[in-house]
Amino acid sequence: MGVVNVTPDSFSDGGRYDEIGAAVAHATALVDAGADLLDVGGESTRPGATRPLLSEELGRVLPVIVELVARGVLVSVDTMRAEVAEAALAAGAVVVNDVSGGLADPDLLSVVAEHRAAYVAMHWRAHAHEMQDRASYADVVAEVHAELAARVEAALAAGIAADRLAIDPGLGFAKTPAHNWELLRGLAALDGLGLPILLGASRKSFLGSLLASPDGTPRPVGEREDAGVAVSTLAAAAGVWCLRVHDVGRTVDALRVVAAWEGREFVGPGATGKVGEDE
Ligand code: PMM
Repeated sequence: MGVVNVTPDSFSDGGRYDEIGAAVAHATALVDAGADLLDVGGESTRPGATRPLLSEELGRVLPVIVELVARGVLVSVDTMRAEVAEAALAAGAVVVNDVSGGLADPDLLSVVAEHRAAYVAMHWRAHAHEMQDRASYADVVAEVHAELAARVEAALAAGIAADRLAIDPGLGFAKTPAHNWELLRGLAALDGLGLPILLGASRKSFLGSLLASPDGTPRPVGEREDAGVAVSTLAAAAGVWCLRVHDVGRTVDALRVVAAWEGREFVGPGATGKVGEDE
C-alpha cells in the first residue's frame, strides 16, 4: 500500500503532495514502483495535529481519488469520517482505512457495509491532539488485541463481512517507541483475531528515536527509509498481509527477498522474477 498524503501538514511528506497534479504524479510513480493499492488521505494524524474541516478533507482527497480510479488504480481512502468514506466509495475507492477503527465516527462502519467495501480497523484511542496522553498500558499487546477485537465486533455488527476486514495495531498512535517495539515482537498475538494484518511503520518517529545520534537528536524523517524497509522485511517474514509505506520501490525489493528466501514466487504487479530464474 503506497501512501498518498494530500495534506499540508503530514509529518513525513506534508506539503509536498497537496496539489492535485503533484499528488496524482506521485501516486502514479508509486504504482509504477509496484504498489498494489494507494492510500489517499486528507487528514494528518501526526501527534498534535488539528483536524481539517470536512469540506477541506473532501476537497483534498476526492479529486485525487477520481483521477486515480479513472486510471484503473485500486484506491483506499484514509479517513475517520463517514461522509468522506461515502464520497470516496461512490467515486470508486475500494477500501476504507480508518485509523480510529470506527470510534471517531460510528456512522462510518455502516457506510462501508452498504458499499460492501473492504475495511481496515486500526487500533486508536484518541485524536492527534491528545493521543500521546493515552499511551499508557499495563500490557500493550493484550490491550491492543482486546481493543481491536471490540472494533472488529463493531464492524461485523454493522454488517461488514469478515472477509472484507483487516486489522492494524496502529504503530505510533497512542504508543511510545517501547510500545511499538513490544507490539512488533507480539504481532503473532494479533493472529488470534483471524484477520489479515496491515502495518504502517514507514518513516515513523519510533524509527527516528531508534536511529538517534549520540546526543539524542532523532534521525530526520528523510533518513529513516532503510529502517522502515527492515521493519517491512521482518513483518512480511512474520506473515503481515499489507505494508503501508512511502517508499514502495525499496519495499517491493524487500518483499521479493522475503519471497525468494521462503522459496515462493513473488506475487505482485509486474512481477516476473522467480526464484532461481537468473542462475
Ligand atoms: N499511519 C498513518 C496514517 N494512516 N493507517 C494505517 N492503517 N496504519 C498506520 O500506521 C497509519 C495509517 C500516519 O503516517 P503518515 O503520516 O506517514 O501517513
